Amino acid sequence: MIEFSPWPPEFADRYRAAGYWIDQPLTRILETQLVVDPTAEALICGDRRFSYADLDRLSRNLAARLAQAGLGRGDAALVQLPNVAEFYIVFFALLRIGVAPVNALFSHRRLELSSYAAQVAPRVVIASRAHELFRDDAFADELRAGGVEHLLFLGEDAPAHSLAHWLEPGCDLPQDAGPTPADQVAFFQLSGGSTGTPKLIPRTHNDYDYSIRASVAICGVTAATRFLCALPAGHNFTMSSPGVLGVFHAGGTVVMAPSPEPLTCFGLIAREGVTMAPLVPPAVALWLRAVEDDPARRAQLITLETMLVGGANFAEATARRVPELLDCRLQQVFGMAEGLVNYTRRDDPPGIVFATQGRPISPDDEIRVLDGDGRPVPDGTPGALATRGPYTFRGYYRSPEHNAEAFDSEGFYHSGDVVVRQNGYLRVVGRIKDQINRGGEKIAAEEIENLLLRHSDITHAALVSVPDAHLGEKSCAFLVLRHGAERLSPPALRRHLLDLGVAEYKLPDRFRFADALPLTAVGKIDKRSLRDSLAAVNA
Ligand code: OOB
Repeated sequence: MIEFSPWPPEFADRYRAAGYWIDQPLTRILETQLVVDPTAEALICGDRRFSYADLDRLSRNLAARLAQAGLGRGDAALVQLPNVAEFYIVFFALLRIGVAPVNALFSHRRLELSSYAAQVAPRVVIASRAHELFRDDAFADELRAGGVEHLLFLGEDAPAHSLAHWLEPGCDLPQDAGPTPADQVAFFQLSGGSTGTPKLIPRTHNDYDYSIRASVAICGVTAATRFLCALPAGHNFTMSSPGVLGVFHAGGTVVMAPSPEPLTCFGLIAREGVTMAPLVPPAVALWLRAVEDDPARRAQLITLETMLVGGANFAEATARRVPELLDCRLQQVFGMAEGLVNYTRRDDPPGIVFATQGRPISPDDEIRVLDGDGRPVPDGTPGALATRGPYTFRGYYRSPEHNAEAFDSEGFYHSGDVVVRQNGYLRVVGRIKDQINRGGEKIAAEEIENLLLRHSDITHAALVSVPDAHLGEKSCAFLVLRHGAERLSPPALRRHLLDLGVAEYKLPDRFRFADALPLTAVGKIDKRSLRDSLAAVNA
């Protein structure tokens, strides 16, 4: 079984007694619909339409073949698929036989995938030939040399490695195959991170299933919901807040979109009668602009009832324009792959919906807002968020040192966000973790700094955020060069990072050179003063 930090028994008992943990595997989501209405439309992807029976059959076919290949409980998989139906078919297939997937983002490259592979030692990798890394077999061979036994590809011709072929009926699911116990790891979420290596978050069936069921109730998801999946399919927001899994739980329909680009999405909304769409703030801005540019486009959005917005700071002024221009309800979502999710409620007054990021899902989500010494601050005062609860994890995968920093002695996870609490509602007002939130995409400063320092001409590096009108934040790298080194051009610096295999969204947007980096009283790089120096230049 995959190791993880369990909840202490007294907490587990309490979460079961309260009905949060129901000791069922996540695969029960599909099984329920098979009983309720197997013919209902579950998933639309381009011209392809899948009923719940189709999802069940295809995921069973793949599960059976993987089981026959010797995979089962306790194994891990590395999956990198774009927003296609196969993402969820593969997810359920793996869970059916107890294999825990890591769902890498499609924008991840060699560095991220290698790091995940090194951490979980996957026996199977499922990816797409359309991804740059898998156009030829060089990286696949590297993965094989590292112990990966099976590689399956979307868009592959050779049957042995073709995902399409593995989805065809072949053999029966062995009697003894099945999901991991519900109190064990079902899959891994990805941490946005603030450290040198991307961290993994083990999620159990019990904790994740609760967050899904509760989110469905809070967001009013029903069998009539038609949900647009335009953000990356594996992100926690897209999966479970209330997400694709929430829609499957309620028996609704998911419409896959390749990206949140407004004109494509508007077309899909009109064609498929989409009622609910989750978006990050920069995508909302694009949708608003598209309607402003051509008000006739509003006609395409008449079925849209609810827009969920989260992942990054959302300006109140923009929030107010959502119902005005798009004629739909807004729900703000402040969540994290580690667990805790907050929503504004459907019946909250406008002042709450537009100006806060909501309140926790569960009455048993414990929230502390703390000052610099770890003491609770009064309501209305900004402080660091710490939380524990029935679906907030208790430790990153195999990261004892980082866990010692991220958790306190009572098991509260310190998220690195600065929030203000008022009447139970939270507003996100800042951040203490060393991360850049680039329109919802998270960049761990330390990871990029370490990669920059691998350049022989760079002696010091610091990555900080710069305010950006569209993305909220962009990144700027401050560099000190070796004495006598020639100044490096931004393209050369980006090339250096790309050659190391990092995802493009993590590339610094700007570079600044300095003779030395300012230090704080305790000798750490003074990032605040670096950010201030940029603000002064921009002013
Ligand atoms: C979501 O999850 P992650 O893991 O990519 O990022 C979590 C972090 C939070 O700690 C916070 O710093 C930021 O993203 N964040 C927000 C926010 N929602 C997330 N900051 C300001 N306002 C918001 N509404 O981003 C995520 C997971 C589930 C649901 C929604 C978002």
